[in-house]
Amino acid sequence: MTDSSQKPVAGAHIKLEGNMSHAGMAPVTAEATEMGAGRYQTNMKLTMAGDWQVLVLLTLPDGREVDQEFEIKAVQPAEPVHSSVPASVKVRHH
Ligand SMILES: [Cu+2]
Repeated sequence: MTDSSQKPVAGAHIKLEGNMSHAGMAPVTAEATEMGAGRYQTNMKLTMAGDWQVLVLLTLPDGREVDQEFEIKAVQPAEPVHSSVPASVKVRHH
């Protein structure tokens, strides 16, 4: 995660919520662990094949909250649990 001047943002708290577009499914949630300055990692179990929208909820070290959404398309039923999707999040200062 970087800020508007491309500096890594350390010390943020990150929660993720995965949803599918159809009704009747509970969202999947996860938290991310900081791996080093500005790098975060999480494992999310996507419990069904198909398209997912993942909402990333960030709490920055200064207390500001930011959210960002990205999509993971066409998750396959046979996909290994540990497949990883790199996501890069930029925090915009106002
Ligand atoms: Cu589903």
